[in-house]
Parts: sequence; C-alpha cells; structure tokens
Amino acid sequence: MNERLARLRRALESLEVKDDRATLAAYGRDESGAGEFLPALVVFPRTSSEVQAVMRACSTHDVPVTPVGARSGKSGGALPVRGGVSLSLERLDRILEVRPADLIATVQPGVILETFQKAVEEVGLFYPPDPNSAAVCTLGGNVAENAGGPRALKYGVTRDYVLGLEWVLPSGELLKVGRRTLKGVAGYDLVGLFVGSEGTLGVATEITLKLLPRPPAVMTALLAYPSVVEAADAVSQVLMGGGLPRCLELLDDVAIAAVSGRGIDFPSGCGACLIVEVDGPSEEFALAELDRVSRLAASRGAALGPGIVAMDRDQRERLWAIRRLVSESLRAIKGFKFSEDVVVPRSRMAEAIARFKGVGHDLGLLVATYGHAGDGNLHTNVLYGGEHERPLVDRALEAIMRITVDLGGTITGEHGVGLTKRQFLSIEQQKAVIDWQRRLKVFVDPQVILNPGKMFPED
Ligand code: LAC
Ligand code: ZN
Repeated sequence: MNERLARLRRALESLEVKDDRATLAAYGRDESGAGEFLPALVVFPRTSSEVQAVMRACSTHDVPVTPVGARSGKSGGALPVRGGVSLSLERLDRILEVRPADLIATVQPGVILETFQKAVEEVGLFYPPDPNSAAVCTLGGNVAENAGGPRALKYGVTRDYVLGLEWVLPSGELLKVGRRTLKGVAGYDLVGLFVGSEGTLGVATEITLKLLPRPPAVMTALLAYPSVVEAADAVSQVLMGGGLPRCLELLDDVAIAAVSGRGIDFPSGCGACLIVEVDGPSEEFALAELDRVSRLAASRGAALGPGIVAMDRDQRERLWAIRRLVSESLRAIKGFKFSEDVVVPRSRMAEAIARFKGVGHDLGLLVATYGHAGDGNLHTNVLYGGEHERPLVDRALEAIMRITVDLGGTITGEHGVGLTKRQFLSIEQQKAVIDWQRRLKVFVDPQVILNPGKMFPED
C-alpha cells in the first residue's frame, strides 16, 4: 500500500492534499460513534474535473477512496474503513443558480444545507428537507444518504427533490443524469439509484434541486401526554382524521428528562410529548389547521392540557431548539450512545417503543426513543457508559432491528446502512436482493475501491 500511496500522492501533486496528524484524525471520525478509522491522506478538489482526476488516480493506483462531506453522518458512511484517500467535497461549495421562474436550483455538493435554505427563502422559495444537522451538513452528504428530517411527513425526503445530477463514477468518468424539469421519465431512474447510494456508486459534483413556493404562515405547538402509548395513539388519530401537519415529532420520557430545564417547562406528569407544526397560505389558515390537528391529537382525552402554542418566531425557535438538543443531551447521560433510525408502520409505534424499552430493561441498558413519529421513524437510542458495555449494546441493537423487521418495518429511515448497520441488512433483505445489489456495485466499481466495507454484510 505504501508504494501505491506514494505514487498516488505524486499523481495528485497539483491538488490540495493534507496528511498532517490533526487532519487525518478529524477525517477519521464522524457522528456515528463507530470509532476512528484514519485515512492516509485527505484530498480537497475544487472542480468537477479535479474530482474526476482523484477518482482516476485512485483507480490507476488501486487505492481505496471514501467520499466525505461535513462528517455529520450517523451511520459511518464517510469513514475510510480501509484507509486510503478521503475525498472531501467541501471546496465545491457554490450555489450555481437559483431559478425562481422554473422553481429549481443547481448547487455544488459542498454547500451547507442551511445556507441553501436561507438563500432560497430570501427569494420566496422553499427547500423542505431538514435533517437536524442543517447548520453543518452538506447537500452532497444529503444526496449520498437521502437525508430526511421532521418535514418529511408532509414534504418528503432529499430524493423527492433531486431532479438531476452531475455524477463522477469510480473510474473518473462523468455522467449527467436526470433532468432540469419537474417531470421526466426518459430512461432508467439513475437519479433515484444514485441518491442514497451512500458514496458507494460515485459522487455528485452538481445537484439540480426542485423547489417549492415558501408557505407564508407556520404554526408550532407542543402537546403533552402521560406516556408514549397515548402520544403514539394521538399520531394515528391525527393521520386517520385527515390531518397532515408538516411535522409530528415525538419525545419519550427519557428524552424529555434529558432536555427539561433547557428552555421549555414541560407540564407535570408529562411522560411524552409531540411537537406539531403546520403551514399554510395565511396566519388564519395555519391557526385553524393547528387547532384542527390539536383537537384530533387530543380526541381520546389523553392529552395533558391544551398544549403550548408558539406565538411567534422566537417561541417556535425555542421549541425546535429543544428538539435539536435531544440527540446530544441523550449522549451526555451516559457518555456514549448509538442512535438508530428505524421505521415501523405507524399503527405499531407504541408497541415498538415499548418493546425497545424492554430490550434495554432485559440487558440493563437505558433505551430512549424520540423522532419523526408522523413517519413512524423512530430514533431509538441505546445509551451506555463505555467500551466495556459494547457487547451488551450490540445485542440490544440487533434485538431492536429484529423487532423492527418483525413489526413490518425497516432498519433505517434516514441515516443509511453505512458501517454501523451493514451486519443488520440481512435481517431485512433477502439474500437474493443483497446479492443483486452487490452485482450492481461491482458493475459500477469493478475494483471495489469506492467506499469499500459499507452497506453490505461482511462475507
Ligand atoms: C434527528 C437525527 C438524529 O432527527 O436524525 O435528531
Ligand atoms: Zn432524524
């Protein structure tokens, strides 16, 4: 490998390459908690053709290459588990154009999601996908993982907004796939295939996104319940009653305890809560819609009081700040955690949460659940105190995956399979389906140098 790396380094001479200790350590970690995997070097191309040059060089010298954005991923997708090159897309960070008349925009992959959202909102447009990491994550990373967030309930996930891609294959070849129009059915849906391919089939160097008109009015409220059973039931009541809020987020008792005293006073006896957000063409409309949804959510008399309605932007921000704090506050309880993102049929949510808690109870681990309840997408977190508890944690995670699939769900709704869930894929998918996907991977990447060691179970 050393000889090959030395030759590769010479081939990349004209590009920005770093291999100092601090950089390698920084690119050896992400938000998955999966550990440290150091690359041998990190390359920072600035153009599509430089990305092509990196891929070509890695292919020529047979060195593994792992694409990376902001390192905010939750499944270890950007960890260079076989060493080699970390290919950072951060320097490709320009919004190339926003076309209000066509409701589209074209961006480079290193643009920070929040920067893009603000830019389009300034001209009256709206880009809905909103992972919790919006302030740091990149659109390229969102495309790689097909990221979602609270607003997915009404507006869908990243894949629903990607119209076209400029895509560099592991060979260095560049494809322009998809389109720049809203509709279009020519050929196979390669955009659909590449979005969510977790950096295993190539990298986006340009992304054309669909936009929507910005809804003028937004209203948010927090509804409290004695336990997750009532809260999960309320979610079903809202959806069956014809309500479609843009967000319907759940926090269980552990999550509430973790964030209480940090900006919101939860009512006493509150063992679970829902954050509800609606939008619409006017304040009156949004208020009426919030009222309708809140009534549906309280229809079985289980809600504790009328709920806390955010009366202005500041109060709304305070509710969402609480929601954003959940992940790190849970980690702080024991020092370490694994955050899952399973999805179950919405009618099975209460049962799923209770069974996940039971898994923790049986193994002596604390399990918390919060997340995108409107989608049945649950962030079940297994909290633990250190490496010595890892064998127990691994058992808990596998049990959670088995319960999820048993209930008719899927092992990942937004974070991807990556490294941390690769051994669980076979719980959900048939061997024939996994084999077929492996063949597809080898067709695109015959040397298996692009992001090796991800997505598929170890042989
Ligand atoms: C969230 C991340 C973990 O929703 O997906 O908080
Ligand atoms: Zn989430």
